[in-house]
Amino acid sequence: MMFERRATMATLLADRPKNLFLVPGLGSCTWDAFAAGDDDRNFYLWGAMGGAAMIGLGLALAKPNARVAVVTGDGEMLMGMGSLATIGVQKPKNLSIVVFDNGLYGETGMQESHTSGGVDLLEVARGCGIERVMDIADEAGLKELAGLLATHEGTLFARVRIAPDDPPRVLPEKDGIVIKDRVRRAVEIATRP
Ligand SMILES: Cc1ncc(C[n+]2csc(CCOP(=O)(O)OP(=O)(O)O)c2C)c(N)n1
Ligand SMILES: [Mg+2]
Repeated sequence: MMFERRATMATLLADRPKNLFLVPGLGSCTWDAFAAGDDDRNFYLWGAMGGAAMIGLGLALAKPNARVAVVTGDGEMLMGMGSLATIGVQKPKNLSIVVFDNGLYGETGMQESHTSGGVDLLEVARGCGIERVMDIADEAGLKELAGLLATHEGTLFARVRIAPDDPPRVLPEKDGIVIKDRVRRAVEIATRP
């Protein structure tokens, strides 16, 4: 099954617990996150392609009382594929990586990515030692994933096949310092003992 990206992001965030932080990959996933509702706990990326999973790992390790979900594109994940190896070795208890896999570099004009050419990110994640690896097949699976973002103890990697559409762009705050300060304050509030 192919999922519609905006509805998928909304489902993942529907029952978001107070301590769930989101790192959306640059471009489409950042716009999806903003479209689902602006939130101080979103660390919107406007660049740093390939860095989303590592930023998520850093936050997860620094703040063990926070839960961290990275939601990013296949192109972004391919660029930072080595991060999965580091996550598999570090094994934080509180980190999930979700890839919105449309097989395309959507933002830049729908060029095919290597997931269209046979690269299977689930096998990569398994090979890297990510503890729970999920291929989301239907709405029930997506709801299960949403719950796991809040509760799963350990590392999780999920692939969601996304339909190749390009919904109207809705753009969040662009000032990196504002975004950083905002999320930092939210982390301090959410992880107070
Ligand atoms: C280092 C670097 N290279 C290239 C780009 C241009 N760029 C921005 S988004 C993007 C494609 C992202 O594709 P994907 O992560 O699959 O997201 P989608 O839009 O398909 O959901 C590219 C190539 C960039 N921002 N940074
Ligand atoms: Mg893509």
